[in-house]
Amino acid sequence: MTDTTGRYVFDEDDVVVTHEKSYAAGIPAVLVSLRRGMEQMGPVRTARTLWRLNQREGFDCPGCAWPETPGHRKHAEFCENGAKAVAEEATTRTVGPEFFAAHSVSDLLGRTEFWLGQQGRLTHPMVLLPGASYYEPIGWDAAFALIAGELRGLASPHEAVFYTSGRTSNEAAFVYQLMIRAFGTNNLPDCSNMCHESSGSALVETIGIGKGSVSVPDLENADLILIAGQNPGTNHPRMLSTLEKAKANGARVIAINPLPEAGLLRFKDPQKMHGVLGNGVQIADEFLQIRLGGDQALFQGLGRLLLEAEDRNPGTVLDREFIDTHTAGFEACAAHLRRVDLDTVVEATGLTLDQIRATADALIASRKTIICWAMGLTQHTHGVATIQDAVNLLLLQGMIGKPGAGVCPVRGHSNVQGDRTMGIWEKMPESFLAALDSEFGIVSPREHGLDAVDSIRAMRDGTASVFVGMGGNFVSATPDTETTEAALRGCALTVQVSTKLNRSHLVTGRTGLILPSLGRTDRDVQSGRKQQVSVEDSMSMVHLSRGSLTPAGAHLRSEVAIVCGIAQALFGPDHSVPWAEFTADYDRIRDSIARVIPGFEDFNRKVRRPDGFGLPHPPRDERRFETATGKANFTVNDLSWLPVPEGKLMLQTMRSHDQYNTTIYGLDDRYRGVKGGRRVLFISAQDLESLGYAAGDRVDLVSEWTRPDGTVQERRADDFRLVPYPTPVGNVAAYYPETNPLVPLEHVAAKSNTPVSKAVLIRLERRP
Ligand SMILES: Nc1nc2c(c(=O)[nH]1)N[C@H]1C(S)=C(S)[C@@H](COP(=O)(O)OP(=O)(O)OC[C@H]3O[C@@H](n4cnc5c(=O)[nH]c(N)nc54)[C@H](O)[C@@H]3O)O[C@H]1N2
Ligand SMILES: Nc1nc2c(c(=O)[nH]1)N[C@H]1C(S)=C(S)[C@@H](COP(=O)(O)OP(=O)(O)OC[C@H]3O[C@@H](n4cnc5c(=O)[nH]c(N)nc54)[C@H](O)[C@@H]3O)O[C@H]1N2
Ligand SMILES: [Mo]
Repeated sequence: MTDTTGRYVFDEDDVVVTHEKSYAAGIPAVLVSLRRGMEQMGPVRTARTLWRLNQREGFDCPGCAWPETPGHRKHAEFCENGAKAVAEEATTRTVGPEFFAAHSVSDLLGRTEFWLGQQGRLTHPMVLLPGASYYEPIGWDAAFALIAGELRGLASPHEAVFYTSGRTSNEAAFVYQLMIRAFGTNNLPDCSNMCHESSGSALVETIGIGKGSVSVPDLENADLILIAGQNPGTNHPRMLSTLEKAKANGARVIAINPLPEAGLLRFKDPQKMHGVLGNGVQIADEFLQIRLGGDQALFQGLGRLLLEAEDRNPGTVLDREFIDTHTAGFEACAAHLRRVDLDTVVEATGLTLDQIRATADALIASRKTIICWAMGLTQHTHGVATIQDAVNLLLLQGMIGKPGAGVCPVRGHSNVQGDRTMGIWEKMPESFLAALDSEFGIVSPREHGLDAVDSIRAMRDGTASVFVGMGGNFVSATPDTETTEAALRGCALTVQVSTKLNRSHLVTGRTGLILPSLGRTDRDVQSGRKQQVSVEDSMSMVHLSRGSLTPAGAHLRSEVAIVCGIAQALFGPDHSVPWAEFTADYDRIRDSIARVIPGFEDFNRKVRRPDGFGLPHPPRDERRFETATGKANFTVNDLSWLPVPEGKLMLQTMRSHDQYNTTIYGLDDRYRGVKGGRRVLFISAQDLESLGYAAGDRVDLVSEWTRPDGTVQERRADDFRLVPYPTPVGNVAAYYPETNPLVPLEHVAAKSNTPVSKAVLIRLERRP
């Protein structure tokens, strides 16, 4: 199994596993980004796109939501994975009517997501008629009329659900939610429901706003940065440059993760010669290899240690003035934290008491602490509670609303935060709905709508029968693939507004529609004038994005034009919303946004500033907390963690270095040492041995979900290769979306209803 260099070479050499890497980026990253660009776009388009990525005059990177450093949007501020995201979108390969004539839907259903995505950009509106095996072309007007007819025929507007993925621009998101509310429903599930919903739920309750409170300069000037449940080397590579600067300024970084992710250990900045050639910078000073789901226990244990240190040396640890002036609930929280049992914390986290004490000491020594997190915290049953316990820690030391300190949920999709701000949410507050109504003379429904999980239930149960997806890949991104597919197949109509082919185009209602849209990199011309759109990054900065490439085909329309086209067909020519004017000039949309959403006053002027503008954030700006108590709230959260029963394993589903969510760029995961395959299960050497397997063995994964009535429901994902890896005993890892069939629809986080994708109880079955 192992050759002389220590590589695992599996017998059929479909998957090759070398040792995991101890550094991220560097020369390989530069080479990979250029190679992917050349393959997809050729040399000229590669140079043009990479040059304009994240430039003041360019387009916003469709990769992650990490912000640009203000004033430093320099040329070629791209990362390997940003470049891959661009190559994927700006590809010159196309999927048009001839492609669909040559491939039946059942033929395409037999292909992988990787194959589907590699076919190129969608170029024509296509329809799959009832009973048909092949998609055929349809005109835009006929497509809009079809959708409008189906929507008008519903017994209630609540029988339609309107999904949004997080790439949609502010302008498109705003007109989309406007159309949906004018139609009469708040059924606005979005990718955020599966992503940072737990962060939003936790932060709104504790600090009064569901967004992060720090900026890039805050990170650069922090004393201490905790990075929990996040793999920035792959998913937010530009964050590493910020962390490198923070380190140069003296910050200490503690990584909290079950896996020793390469980017957190060492980073070679491809923007700098010393980074490309040298040994790179060690990012994490400390690596806490925590067990899956152990973070809440860690945060509570740290809280107890802070309180005890304050008892020993009163006035040196807690920020009493902040606590007295700005918070509520301290006494109850402190009493709860004092009762935390440190033995339980050790067991839950898999860390030693020394490691936990050293982390408490680091917190005590720090005057400016930031906690960053992503999916490793949010996608757990106790995700909201975990984040609230992280907030408790920060509140104890007054770490919110001062430079260099705060909460930093690191967002995923490049405009997922902006979409929320624009009203993509199933439960927008009354103030927003009232402003929307008065701007447009409509009556928005007030009852809350369906989120992603509840939308699947509604389609499954037949109470929703029209699905519209504004981007994304609903079928593959959601849990419980079999249930979700059946739910969509039960619909009368499914509509996908998309740039690239994916599985959601193949699992359709009685009628299926594909509407091809422009992406971030494409030139968008309406009524003879070049249009620009805006986006909001993870740190509440709003700026313009202008595509410049020739679109993949003459039939593509912008998301704004598609939404306004559907709306005109749905509402007729005399509607109170000026849909035609909105399509013709996006400044008109921004003028309305300016009147509806606080912080966007004078939008059209402010957004044209070179670095855009920042949105207000009361806790960050003025230590003002718009919560029920008018203060920042300490919370008391029951402790949860994830013991693993004998013979079973706890599975986290995560991203490889070569994918963007359900879009697969390639079959390698360079930093984890995997080449040429994705059906692998990372498992500790100890579990491998105790369960009686060897490296490279083939297994089926069987998830075991205990229903409320005590019966056990099984779900399967077949044929994975076992890869020995430094993951905690009892904890294993595999890639999403291949493992989504294992995630039970009913297994969701308390309060946020986010699918629990980081804690799936499984057992292995040897393949015959
Ligand atoms: N290139 C690229 N960039 C992306 C994406 C992509 O797919 N590709 N996706 C985008 C999106 S939508 C998002 S939301 C973000 C996702 O960014 P991440 O959240 O970094 O993505 P995941 O791969 O889900 O990684 C989760 C990390 O959390 C760790 N983890 C898992 N469970 C636990 C736990 O219980 N405790 C702790 N402490 N750690 C845990 C895992 O080991 C892993 O390092 O990235 C965005 N950027
Ligand atoms: N098991 C498991 N499941 C998960 C996760 C996990 O960690 N584990 N992560 C969850 C998370 S964090 C998220 S955010 C979701 C992601 O869920 P989604 O956002 O639904 O999925 P994506 O794969 O990002 O969507 C890709 C598709 O979007 C379309 N697209 C790309 N750009 C554009 C554009 O500019 N306009 C339009 N109209 N379409 C475009 C393309 O057709 C492409 O095929 O998945 C969630 N699912
Ligand atoms: Mo996400």
